[in-house]
Amino acid sequence: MKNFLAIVVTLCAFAMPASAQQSAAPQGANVYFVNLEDGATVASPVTIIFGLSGMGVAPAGTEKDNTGHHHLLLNRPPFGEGEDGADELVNGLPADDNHMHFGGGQTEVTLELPPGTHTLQLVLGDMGHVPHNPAVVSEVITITVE
Ligand SMILES: [Cu+2]
Repeated sequence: MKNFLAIVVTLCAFAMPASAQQSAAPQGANVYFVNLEDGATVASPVTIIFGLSGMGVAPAGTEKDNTGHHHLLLNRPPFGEGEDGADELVNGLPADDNHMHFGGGQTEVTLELPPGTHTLQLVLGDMGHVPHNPAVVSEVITITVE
């Protein structure tokens, strides 16, 4: 099984377009939601706390190895998927209602969200808002706002 995974990972690496722009991420770097679990039911406003291990948080524009800033993907396909999925791996994340940048180095946000279900995912970006290689991405969680 381990060999199979290694082959899949290798194939994926070849399938990805090479980019000189991407910053390297150390093995085992991990971004995660500190206070929310998949399937949680919450009240608005919702405080979302961003966790990061194996790397450091630095404001956008800071050129320092093994650092980055948080991005919150809200109500869009999982990172790397959707219309611009391939592009965002290489050229960086857009900034709009579905892509929030925390370029000041913030590690939490409080959002007013309408009632219903919402998907959330965290992606670390480097000084130029480009995801690292390999990308440091959380799982997608779905929360229900009452
Ligand atoms: Cu950014």
